[in-house]
Amino acid sequence: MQNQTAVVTGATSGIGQACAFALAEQGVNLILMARRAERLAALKDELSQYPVTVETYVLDVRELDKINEVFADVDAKHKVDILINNAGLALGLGNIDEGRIEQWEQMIDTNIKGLLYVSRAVIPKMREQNSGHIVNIGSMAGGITYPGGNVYCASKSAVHTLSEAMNLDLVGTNIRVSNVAPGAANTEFSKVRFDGNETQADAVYEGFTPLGAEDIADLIVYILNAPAHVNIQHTLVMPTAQRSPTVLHRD
Ligand code: NDP
Ligand code: 8X3
Repeated sequence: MQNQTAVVTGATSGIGQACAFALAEQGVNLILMARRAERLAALKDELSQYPVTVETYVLDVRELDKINEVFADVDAKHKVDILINNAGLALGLGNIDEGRIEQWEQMIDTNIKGLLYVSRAVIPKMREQNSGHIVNIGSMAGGITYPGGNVYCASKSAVHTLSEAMNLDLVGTNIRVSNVAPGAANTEFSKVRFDGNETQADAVYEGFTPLGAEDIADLIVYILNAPAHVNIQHTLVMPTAQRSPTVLHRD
């Protein structure tokens, strides 16, 4: 992977940020994207310890025009070898009949449409160069629905389906597509889901050892480092204490 270039969306926290460090350790040049400019700047600073180039773009993956503008610039300067479609979120946890429509819209616009917009901007160039690796961050929630997860679970199910679809569409090319589906990982995910309520967020990870963002980044590095003829299409990874979204052993 050394000297390759990776785009990571949602790089300012959690899994995306851990991927940035893990890829930098592998000698991969980075193009990092997210909405929070100060965090991107701080991250770029921290990554200066690695002998790789780091470019940042303030980008909301829901904004198609901005995506096209950003990728016109990226394409003029770089050959993208790796795309990590990581930007995503859950908002709320509750029955569908009480769901907040603006939260549904944001999850669908980010987790599904944002992933599609970014992929649409990147894949044509990968097809032209006949190489590339796309890693879509799905979720165990994309395969196993849990109570109150409704729209989030559906959005991650769409990520799983779109990963399969990308693999089908790219047959005959050297482009690989991997869907990575984690279980409970202790990031800012639950804080975002519960609108900044730390008590509620912390309770999600109490009494067991959850995955860390670094665990997912390690797995992604493994997937990316597989020989060119090996395409790891789907991986489901959970903490040892968790066997499904709802079957979880707490001490
Ligand atoms: P974090 O909340 O820690 O990180 C989410 C990242 O996504 C942030 O960097 C955030 O940056 C970015 N983001 C959110 N919305 C947008 C947007 N509209 N445009 C661009 N970037 C955006 O959570 P995780 O690291 O846990 O989440 C990363 C991915 O992993 C998500 O897709 C999530 O669904 C998935 N996942 C998480 C699991 C977990 O248990 N933590 C398990 C399974 C899957 P900023 O706010 O700066 O834009
Ligand atoms: C994120 C983790 O527990 O909501 O996908 O499925 S969970």
